[in-house]
Amino acid sequence: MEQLEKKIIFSGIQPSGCITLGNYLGAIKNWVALQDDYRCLYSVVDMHAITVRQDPKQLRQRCLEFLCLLLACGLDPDKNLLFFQSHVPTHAELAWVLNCFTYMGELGRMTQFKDKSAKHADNINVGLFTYPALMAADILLYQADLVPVGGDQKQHVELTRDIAVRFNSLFGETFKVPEPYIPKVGARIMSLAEPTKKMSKSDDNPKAYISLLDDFNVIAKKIKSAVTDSDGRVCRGEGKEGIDNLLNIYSVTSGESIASLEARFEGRGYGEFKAEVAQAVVECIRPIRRRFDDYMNDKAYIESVYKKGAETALKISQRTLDKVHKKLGYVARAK
Ligand code: ATP
Ligand code: LTN
Repeated sequence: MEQLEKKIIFSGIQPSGCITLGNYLGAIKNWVALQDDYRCLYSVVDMHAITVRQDPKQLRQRCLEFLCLLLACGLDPDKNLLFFQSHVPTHAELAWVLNCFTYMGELGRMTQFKDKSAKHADNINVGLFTYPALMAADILLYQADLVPVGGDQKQHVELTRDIAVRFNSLFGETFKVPEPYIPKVGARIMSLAEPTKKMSKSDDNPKAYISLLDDFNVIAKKIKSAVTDSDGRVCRGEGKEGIDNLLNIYSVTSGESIASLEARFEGRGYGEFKAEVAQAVVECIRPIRRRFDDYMNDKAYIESVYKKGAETALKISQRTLDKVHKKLGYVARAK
């Protein structure tokens, strides 16, 4: 039987902070669900990470932890290409070109730039500003059809589309114009401390997020101290963002519907509810943790995964970069 060409998926995760339950439920879990039906590439985007100051030793350790966590969450390296962004030089090369086709005004409107420059007012560097051009390069190099991300990244994918359309209309069909792919459930796991804000791995308050690497008793404590309300009923409703978030977390980690949870907890207090949420979260994370420890102890295997990932990614992306260089009018390299 003729095999239909699989669509291409690209996404990236920044090795900043530690992977949270939000990253897992909002992004990685969906990536795992896509691996049989699409050709998927996922990169630990270490080049993006240095747009804010990083401690070199910590960054190196975190990059390895992130890769091991992606594997532990269920991404199969035989089905997905997994690599470190800095190992594939075409990303930096195409980013330069795209910088020349992106306007200052467009970059100045990016919410992430505004947020991060407010947070790091002492280090508003040029890389932080041009970050979306590098992200566009990541995506366009692989002619990706879909980019699975949480809602916060939609604006960057839209800018990527604008840049691709601009380049194509100047030089003829060069890039596939990608679509964002945003999950309906679990797309936004909220902060435990301020449930109107998204759970973020670089939050200064560690009580705001659950890390996949937190001790299990720490997870239980964080959920116990999660901000709720004084109403006392386990259900959704106005001003009940904290309970809403916990219901959402419980539902995605256990598979039980929110309606069924609401019915089961009628007349019971927040204490009992939170204890069960904690239990469900721990049971969801426990197998991931066991596999994570095994991968972290198998350096040779991990190296083979990221070596093969980078080699294949380079081969695919070089084709796009060569096409771009030719269209721009660069003299072809002598063979
Ligand atoms: P940072 O706080 O350092 O900006 P982050 O927690 O937002 O990091 P990213 O590396 O920017 O994480 O994102 C990785 C993926 O996880 C992206 O697809 C992003 O949309 C998704 N994601 C991040 N936070 C959440 C959340 N709270 N709920 C659902 N998805 C999320
Ligand atoms: N900007 C993204 C990370 C990222 C990305 C990408 C996501 C970098 N390059 C390419 C999708 C596709 C973030 O902050 N989550």
